[in-house]
Formats: sequence, C-alpha cells, structure tokens
Amino acid sequence: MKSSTSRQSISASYRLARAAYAECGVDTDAAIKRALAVPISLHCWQADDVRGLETPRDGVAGGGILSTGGYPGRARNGDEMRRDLDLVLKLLPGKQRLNLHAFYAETGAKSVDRDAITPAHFAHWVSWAKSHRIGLDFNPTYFAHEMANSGFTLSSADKKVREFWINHGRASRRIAQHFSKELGSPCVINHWIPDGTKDQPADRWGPRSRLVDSLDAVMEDPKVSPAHCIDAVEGKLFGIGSEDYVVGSHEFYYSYAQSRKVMPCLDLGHYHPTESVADKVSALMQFHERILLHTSRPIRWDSDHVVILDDAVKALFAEIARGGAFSRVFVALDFFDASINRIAAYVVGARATRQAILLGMLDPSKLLKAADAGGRGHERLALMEQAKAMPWGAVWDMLCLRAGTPPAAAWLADVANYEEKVLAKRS
Ligand code: RNT
Ligand code: ZN
Repeated sequence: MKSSTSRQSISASYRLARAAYAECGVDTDAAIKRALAVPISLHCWQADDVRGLETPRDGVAGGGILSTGGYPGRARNGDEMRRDLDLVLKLLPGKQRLNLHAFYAETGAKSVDRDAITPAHFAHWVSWAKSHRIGLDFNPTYFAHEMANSGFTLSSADKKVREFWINHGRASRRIAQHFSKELGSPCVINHWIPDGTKDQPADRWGPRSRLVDSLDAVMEDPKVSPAHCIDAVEGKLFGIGSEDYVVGSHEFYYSYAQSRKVMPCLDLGHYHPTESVADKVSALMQFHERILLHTSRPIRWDSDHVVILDDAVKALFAEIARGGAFSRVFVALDFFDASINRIAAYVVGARATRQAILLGMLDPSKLLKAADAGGRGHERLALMEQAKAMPWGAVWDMLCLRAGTPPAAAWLADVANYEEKVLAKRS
C-alpha cells in the first residue's frame, strides 16, 4: 500500500479534517455514518451493455438508449454478471441495492415472453441478493422487443400492443412485490417507456391519453401492495428516434405521479443541458412525498456516461441535504459505457455518487442559511466557495476505511487483477 493510503496517514489527515469541519459546525463522524447509510441502487445493466439475458432478437429497436464501445470483458450471462457484481460490491463503501431490468429474467432453455415472466425467473438474482443481504429494485423492460418497434408501447394505438405491455407491467409489479417479501425490503419499480416520434406528430393527444389509461391498468392490481412495490415513472425531454415528441414528457409524469400517488423519477441526463435538476427537488417535493433519482452524466445529450463528481451531482445532493430530505429520496445509478473496464465504470460512478452524498452531509448548511437569512449574501457566497476548499478527501478516505473498503484509488489494483484473471478470458 502507498504511504498516503496507509491507515496511519489517513487517520492523521482525518484528525485535521475533523477539526477544520468542526469549526464550521459540521460533525464529520456523524456525516460519515449518515453517508454510509444511504442506499444506492446499482443498475445491473452496466455489466452487459444493456443487452439483457433473453435469446438475442434480430432487428429490434433499442428504445433510443445505446451503450457504445468494445472494451473486452462484457458479462455474457447471469452468472458472469453476478460474479462481476460480487467484486463491485467489495469495492464500494456503504449500503447498496441491486436494480434489475425485466429482461434479465433467467428462463433456462425455454423462452418466456415479457408478458409471462414470473418471480421464478429471478430465483438466481434473489438468492444472490440474499447472500449479500441487499435489497432488489426492478424495472419493466418496455424496449428492445418486436412489440416496441413501432416506437410505441403503452401508448400505442394498437390495442394488442398496449395489452402486451400492460401485461408486462403487471407481471413486473408482481415480481417486485415478490422481491420485497423475499428480501424484507420494499422494491422500487421504475417505469420508463421509449414512446415518441422522430418528427412532429399530428396527434400529440391520443398517445398521452392512452398512456394514462395503460399506466392505470398496470398499477391497478389488488394483488400488489404499495407497501411492497413502490412505483416510479420516468420522463425525458427527448431520445434518439423521439427527438420531437416524447409521450411520457416531464409534465406528463409529474402530473401523473401526483394524481396517482406514485413517485416521479428524475434522471440527470433527461433535461435540457442548462436546466438544474437540483433546483427541481424542492419544487417537486412540496407535492410529492418521495422521489427517485437516476444519477447519470449527459455529455451534449442523454449519453449515459459514467457518473463523476461533477457540479450537477454535487448540487443535487447538497439540495437534498439542505432540505433534510434524504429519507424521502431513493438513489439509483443509470449509466452505461462499453468503452472502458465495466467494473471500474461501476466503482467510479457509485463512489462519485456516494461522495456527493457525503459532501451533502458535510455541507455547512447552518452557516450558509444564517448568512442568507441575515441578508449577508456576500458571506453566503464566500462560505460556499470556502466549502469547496475543505479537506473532504480525508473524510472520504476515513469513510472507506470504516466501511472496510479500499480508500482513494487503491481499488484499481483489484480491478486490474480481475481483468487479468477473469475479464480478459471472455470473448
Ligand atoms: C432511459 C432511462 C431509463 C433507462 C434504464 C435502462 O432514457 O434513463 O432509466 O436508462 O431503464
Ligand atoms: Zn434513467
């Protein structure tokens, strides 16, 4: 181990950092504890470039999401995915969950269509989650299927298509409830559909009105309880192939979520690049009890790059901390990059997300708010700038040590070793 990452040197740096933060009224020990306790739901789909485990289909539309790059080592089946995720979990401090998509069903030799999947098809995932003592979240997969090729699923004008996807949504909610019961932890299920058109449609009304009815049909299931299955709906501004018109736009889903008492899901990549997602939190949470967040990184468009500790992510969690809203927020990752080592992609993105959470917990909110309330805007601005220079890296390293995970970038050695022993052997 390098001397900078030895326990002794981290402890020494941490002592200084703790004292510096105490001067701003921030308790770093409490911040570490709280930051470790926030669950982050790891998306399973970085491991295999969002391909899913179904028998490969030819000529199906991908729903406008696309993982680019040809770095070796893509997981090719459920066992390889779980093995990769074993390592990822080892390298991440704090509480995690796993977020599955429906097309990661394992149906053996039999092919089972999306409207017919059952909890049994996720038995391997459930026992894996049990072995790690983590919860599972879920997503119906309303894309990458012949029935989505028209560009419409739940909002399709074709009743047969709608019914197929309604049945898929219903089957997915039963699976979510099963996860919750098996694992003793409510399952967040996020509904995202690719529906929309490349160019101006003559009818923007019909698909939206059908989407309301279809979502209602998916959600109205007396067998599924909201105590087990926590629904979210995710809007976006545009997608590839839905540049002009997205049926499930933000306005649509915020209103749907509010009227049906489900959660809106805010994905950091789903807005105009100059919009602040952080700013939306305090507006939406006046009316929504809970929200789901997808951390992602858009480069020029909704490109789903690996999350880094950028301003958007920091501002988002600072807002949640300042609003005391961590107990009302679910955090999930949503990115996919096939051009770099996929284990490292997970570790970088998940660690950056937790670093932003930690920074939120370390925010000198009391001082900032006092300066604001006292009309001393200059002081608030100066303190906000000063907060950027605080020794938070030492607090992060201590967080890693307390969680029993490698500090700083020391985890890269494990990734290199795994690449050589396991990933390099995959074709
Ligand atoms: C797509 C949405 C959605 C997906 C995943 C795979 O734009 O962000 O969350 O990325 O469901
Ligand atoms: Zn998303």
